[in-house]
This record gives sequence, structure tokens and C-alpha cells, in this order.
Amino acid sequence: MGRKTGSARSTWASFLKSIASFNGDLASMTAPPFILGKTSLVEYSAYWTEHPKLFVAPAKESDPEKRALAVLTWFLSTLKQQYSSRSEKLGSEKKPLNPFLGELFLGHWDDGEAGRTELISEQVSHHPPVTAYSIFNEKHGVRLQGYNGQKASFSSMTITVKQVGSARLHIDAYDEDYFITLPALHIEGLVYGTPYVELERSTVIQSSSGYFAKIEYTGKGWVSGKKNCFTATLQKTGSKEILYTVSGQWTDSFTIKKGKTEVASFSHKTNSTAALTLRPLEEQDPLESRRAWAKVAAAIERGDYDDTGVEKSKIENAQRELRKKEKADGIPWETRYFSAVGEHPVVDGLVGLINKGSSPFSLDDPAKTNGLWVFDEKKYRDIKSGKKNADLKAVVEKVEVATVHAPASE
Ligand code: 0T9
Repeated sequence: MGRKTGSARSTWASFLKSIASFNGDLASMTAPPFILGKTSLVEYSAYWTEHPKLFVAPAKESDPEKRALAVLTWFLSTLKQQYSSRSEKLGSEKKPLNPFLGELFLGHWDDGEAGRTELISEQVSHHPPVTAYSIFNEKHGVRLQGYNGQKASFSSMTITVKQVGSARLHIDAYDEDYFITLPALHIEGLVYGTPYVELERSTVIQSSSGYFAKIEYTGKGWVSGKKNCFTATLQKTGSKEILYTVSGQWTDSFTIKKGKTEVASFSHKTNSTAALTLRPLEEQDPLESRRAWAKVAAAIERGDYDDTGVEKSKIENAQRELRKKEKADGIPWETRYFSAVGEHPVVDGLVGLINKGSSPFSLDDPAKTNGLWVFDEKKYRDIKSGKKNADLKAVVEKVEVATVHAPASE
């Protein structure tokens, strides 16, 4: 257990005992102080685009096969940030802050070549917890949107997590869509007090242009004995011919082969991540994650467990009050940038293609995510043009109470 003290050791032991009787609700799990993260899950959407150049690269390919390969390459490049950045930067996986309903994470990446890529992430449901996001680069006409929640269970000393939801990438110039599924994962290293994520099973990417990628994840002790490995193949939907094989370690590097010939490679050692720009705290909306959680994050940073609990409870209680008021007034919370839809023809079409290629697949029951969430362009435009300002002012006043308005200067 590394440099942990005797007391941290016994806290960890009792924590392990407590998760043995775990009910699947990750939010309700009480973790020992050293495992608490300062980052809310609503921020994790940013992991999709920490390589903006790779994100927009598909738009520059005029050949549909090359485009599909570029999408697969970008997807594979996101896995390290998504699933191992806490371990790498903080020494172990951390328990994220549990986002409140309406919590936002807004920012952008500026890149000389790729231009500006915008990020909008919003907690669209609290029971069950669901985060929706929209990430787009207008210059290159590349848009990603998706939503996800988690279903966790505990067995044989590990936490297993299934993700519900999916992502969809759109390329304007070719009016092309890519449907992306999310990997199941489990937590390794629990007994040693240094939890980290290992991915499981497989995910797929299906394009409207008729390309199908399957990514299979293998952990330690399997074939190579290395952790965080994968093998991916790219095919035409319904064809047996393998166009490309990509394999390697998603935490490190991978190679792309056509037959036995290596045609390209990617390494995290030579591809650094881009920095996300956020507004300064004092200019942020009270609903924005960093501002709302500022006092909690500061308490975690100081290692003040009592204060962490006090500050967390303030947010949770204010949220409960807000829900009560909404119920009494008969006015439910309105999501700011996303809407739940009854059906989704584009996604249904892509799921149809996956099944036509004889890889049985079905969408998660919308009830598991409180609906099918889509980015609402109209809501976005109204907010951007200032049309929605009057409304938002009213919401912000309500929310000042809800988030106990963490003053930016403290
Ligand atoms: C969506 C991602 C997700 C969120 C995290 C399971 C997990 C919460 C969900 C799935 C992102 O796009 C990708 C990456 C990591 C996932 C997290 C890993 C993790 O451990 C947490 C859960 C809630 C825990 O914190 C369990 C406690 C753990 C630190 C061990 C004790």
C-alpha cells in the first residue's frame, strides 16, 4: 500500500469490507479520504478531445475508408485520458465528485491547426446519474455528442462497471455519422489500495458509410501478460475481409497494419494533450462544476475530511430543497443544453447496420438513462444569442441557493 499510514491501511480494509456488501449505487459509496477526487464526473466528458488534431483529422480525408480509420485512431487515442489519467497523475484511480442535476462543465481547446473545439457537458439526470455532452469544431465541421451513466456491481474483490449510453460523431462535409459504444470496465489493484481501471470485452464503431470497427480489450495475464491491451479491426459492414488491424496498449502506443505491413502508428509519448480553457471562476455560472464544488475541492486538497463532508452536505441539502420546491411548484428542472427524445432515427439506422453485419447489438433501455439525450441546437443558439438570458437569470437565482453559491474568491 505504498506510503500509506497505519490508520489509512485500516480505513482501507474497512472500506473493502463495506464494498463487499455494495448495492450498485456508486454515489452512495463512502470512500476513505485518500481516494477522494476533486473532479466531478461531469468533467470527464473532456477526455474525448484532449487531442483536438486527431478529433478533426477524419474531416480531412476524402476517402471513406481512410476516414473510418481516422475515426478509429482518434477513438483509440482517447482511451488513455478517459481511463488512466487519474492513475497516472494522482497515483491511483480516484472517486469522482457526484454531479448535481444541471451541473455544467464548459470550455474550449484552441489549437493552431485544428482551431477551436468547444465543450459542453451537463448533468441531465441525477437519479440515475447521467451526463450528456456535445463537443464540436465548427472550422472542420466535426461534432461529437453522447450521454452516459454507469451500472456497477461488486464481485470477487473487484468493482465491475458497465456503461450505459453511447456517443455519436458527425462529419458535416460528408454528412456521415459514427455510432460509438462504451467499454465495460473493472477496478484492479483494490486490495493494494491503488485502484486502477482495466477495460473489458469489446466495443464497436459503426459508420453510416458502411464501415465497422470492433475493439477487443484484454487485461493483464491474457495473451501478452501486459495490462491495458487491445486489438481492433476495421471492416466493411457485412464483409469478412479485414481492412486494417490496430493493436497495442491503450495507455501507451499502438500500430496500424494492413495485412502484415505496418502503415501507421501512434504513441502517447509523442502526442501530448492540449490544455482545456475554462472561464475564470468569478465569471463562471454558479452551475459550473469548478465554481460549485470550489469549497469541497479546497477541503479535499487540504486533507480536511470533516470540512469536505460539511461542504458536500451543503450542496446536497440545497439540491434536496430545490427538488422539493420544484415539486411543490409543479415546475420540473429544465436541462439547459440537451433534450430527451422519444426516438432517434440516425442512431436506429446505425444500430440496424451493426445487426445487418451480423454482430448482434441492441441499444440500452432509455429508462436506464432517463431518456435518449440529444444536444439541443435551439437551446444552445438561444443561450448564445442572449435570447435565453432573462430565463437563465431566474434559474441562476434559484441555483445560487442550490449550490450555496461558492464565491469564486475564496
Ligand atoms: C465516463 C470513465 C467513467 C465516466 C468513470 C467507474 C468510475 C466512474 C465512471 C466511466 C468517462 O467517459 C470514462 C472513466 C472512469 C470511470 C470511473 C472509475 C472509477 O473508479 C469510478 C467509480 C465511481 C469509483 O470511483 C469507485 C471507487 C474507486 C476509486 C475504487 C475504490
